[in-house]
Amino acid sequence: MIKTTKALCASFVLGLLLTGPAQAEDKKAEHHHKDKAEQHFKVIVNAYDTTIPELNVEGVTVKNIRAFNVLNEPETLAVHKGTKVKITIENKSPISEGFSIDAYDIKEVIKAGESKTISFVADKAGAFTIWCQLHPRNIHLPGTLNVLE
Ligand SMILES: [Cu+2]
Repeated sequence: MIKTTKALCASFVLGLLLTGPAQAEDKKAEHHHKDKAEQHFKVIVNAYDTTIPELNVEGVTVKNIRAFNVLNEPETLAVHKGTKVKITIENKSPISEGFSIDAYDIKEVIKAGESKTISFVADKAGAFTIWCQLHPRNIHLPGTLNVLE
């Protein structure tokens, strides 16, 4: 679990590095893909009972608390730039969960037991963290949206 999280963090940092210079589009190469490609994913947000060794919330540190961890499954979604992406998010956590992808201005809230479908065109290349904006980041394993050139 810890190794996975580190790998995801590394890809997030890489994503940040890539977003700056990756703005210039190769319009000729991408053009014929843009209207056709469409991909539909299903992401399940699930909660697992776990022990968190240390949690810092607004400056207060709490140790060894029982809590739950929240995971996006699958953790990684990969598409080519220009793809129309449709994501159905199913929340199996016992509480409302957030679903955010900052670079695409996505910030959704899905109530416990409910589903929501979002769609957007993946027009920015890079690795983007999928995270929950409602809860402290360290009780979640983030997901990643990889948009390949
Ligand atoms: Cu959450």
